Amino acid sequence: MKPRVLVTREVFDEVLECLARHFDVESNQDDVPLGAEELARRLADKDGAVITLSDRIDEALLARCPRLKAVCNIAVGYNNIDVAACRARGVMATNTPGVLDEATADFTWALILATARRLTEAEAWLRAGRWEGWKLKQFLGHDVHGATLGILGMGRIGQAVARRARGFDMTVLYHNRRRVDAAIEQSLNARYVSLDELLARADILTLNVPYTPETHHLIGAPQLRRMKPNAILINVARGGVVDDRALVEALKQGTIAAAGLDVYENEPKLLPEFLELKNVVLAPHIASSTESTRRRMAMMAAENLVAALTTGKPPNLITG
Ligand code: 8YV
Repeated sequence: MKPRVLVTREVFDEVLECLARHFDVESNQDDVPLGAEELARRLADKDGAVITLSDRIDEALLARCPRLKAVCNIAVGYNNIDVAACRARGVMATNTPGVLDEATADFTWALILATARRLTEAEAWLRAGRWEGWKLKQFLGHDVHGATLGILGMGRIGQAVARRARGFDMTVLYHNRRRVDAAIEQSLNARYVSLDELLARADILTLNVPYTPETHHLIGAPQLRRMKPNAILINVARGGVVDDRALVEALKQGTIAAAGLDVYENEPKLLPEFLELKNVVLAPHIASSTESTRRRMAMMAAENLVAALTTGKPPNLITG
């Protein structure tokens, strides 16, 4: 009998075809997120699963799924998975590193430019029929070229963001748990500084760190107060890295100038105040969402599951 697997959300046809060559596949192509109860019920008799960030894999769930051997996330971030609980129960967990770096960096820049140049605010105003003619002081924004870019988290995605800064003649500063190799710093023309200095000097601060207990509310009220009043904050990392309530206050009070956000605490239920604020550009967690990138991410998760259940050695193991 073939191993049984669950695909928890809608995926591309080739992903299901790949899985069907090896497994009995049950899939949720209706794409309605499965609640904790439904997920546990459907995983109870499965050997493995392709999952997404909307599926929480924790001890309570694992206790109800005795056959489960592998959970393969369609995401590089894996804060939806309790890695220690998986390890303790011998469940392999995997992610999708590398394939989404460039798309996510592209989108970081989409947010930087849209936020600095007030693009979505201006478009909403124009669509509302309010444009009566050109004015010298209309929608004055912030220069991106020549500005100081601060990158918090200089992993693969942070580095891809830094590479794109060259064309904008920016000063690039970064902070990371560990300083990156001198050769990488040199090629990116990026200088390592303390978090305090990064906050104080960045005109544009982008967050590219994973969400862990250490990065929870890494940017809260005290950090926002250290930033410049003309600064722009960009978050394509995870909700929870930023204290959203503190950010709303900072945007209201002018503690910082603006923010461009792709991720939120408790998404998709973002704080209603964000919707009222003009100085924030809001996206629905789409930084990696290009056709080719999402196909590669989903296929990578499927390949991880095939390897996990056939060889026990998936390439992108995070529970090793
Ligand atoms: C995914 C992401 O789209 O990879 C990540 O960590 O945040 C996004 O690229 C999302 O997590 C889907 O599960």
